[in-house]
Amino acid sequence: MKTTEQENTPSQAWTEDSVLDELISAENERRSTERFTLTWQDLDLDTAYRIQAEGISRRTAHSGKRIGVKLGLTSFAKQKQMGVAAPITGILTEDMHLFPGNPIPLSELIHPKVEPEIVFVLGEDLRGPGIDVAAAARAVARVHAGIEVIDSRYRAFDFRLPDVVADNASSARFAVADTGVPLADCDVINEHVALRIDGEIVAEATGEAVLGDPLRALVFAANELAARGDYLRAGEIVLTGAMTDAKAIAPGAKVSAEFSTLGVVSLQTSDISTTEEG
Ligand code: OOG
Ligand code: MG
Repeated sequence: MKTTEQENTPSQAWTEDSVLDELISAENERRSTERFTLTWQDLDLDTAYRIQAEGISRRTAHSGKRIGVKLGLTSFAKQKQMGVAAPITGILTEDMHLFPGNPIPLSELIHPKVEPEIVFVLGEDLRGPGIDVAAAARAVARVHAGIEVIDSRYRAFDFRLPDVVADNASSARFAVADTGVPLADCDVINEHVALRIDGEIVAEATGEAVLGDPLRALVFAANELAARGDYLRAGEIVLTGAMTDAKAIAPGAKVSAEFSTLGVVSLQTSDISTTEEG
C-alpha cells in the first residue's frame, strides 16, 4: 500500500483494548509497532491516558506496584528530537527500577536510549489542581541524580502525542542515585549535568532546560494528574524529564550522568544485543 493511501485509510478499527494489547505484546515480544495515529487519526489525549491507566493497572497486577511518576518532553531538546511539543506524564512501577549493579537489560528492550534527569522524592502528598511552584517545592523531600532508560514501543520512536501517552511515555527502566539532597541545598535551575557514554561527553545541560525550572515539571505533573482524578503520593519518585536529548546505547556501553551537586549515577548495558536498531 502506498503511503498516501495508508494515511487516508479510515481506522482499521483499533479500540482502546486492542491498542493496549498490541503495546503489551510489542513490549513482551521486543518488537516495535506502527504508531496508531496513522490509522486512528482522532485518537485523543483523554483516550490515550485511559489506555495508559489500564496498562498500568494490568502491569501492577503482576509486575510490581506504582512507585512514582515521570514527566516526558519537558525540555526543548527532547521536544525537538521527538517532534512533539507538549509535556506528558507516565507512571513508574517497581519493576522498572534499576539498582546499583543492575545492568540495562538489552535483551528485554527494543531500542533503548538514555537521558539524564533531575529526580524529586516527595515528602508529602501533592494534589492538584491549583499547585504552584511554592506548593510543589514544599512537597519535595530530596533531590537526586537520575538516568531514565526509555524504550518506545513504536518503530523508530515515530509517534504523535496520543501514541506516546498510550505507551506510558516510553517508560522502560530508570536509575536514581542513592543519596539525595534537600531542595534547599540544590539550585535545580542551575544544576549542571554531563552525560557520558564510554567516557565521552555526549550531551550537557542545566536544570533550566526543563520547563525553565524542574519544579515546573512537578507542578505540571500534579495539575495534569488532577485532571484525571490522580495525585502524587508522599514517598513517590518523580522523574522531571530529560535535560538533554536521548542517546542510543550499544551492548557493553558504560553510561554515567555527572551532576554538579547531585553526584553521579552510572549504568552499564548488558552485552547482549537488542533485536532492533542496534
Ligand atoms: C518520550 C518520553 C520522553 C523525557 O524525559 O522527555 C521522556 C520519548 O522521547 O520517547 O521520557
Ligand atoms: Mg525521560
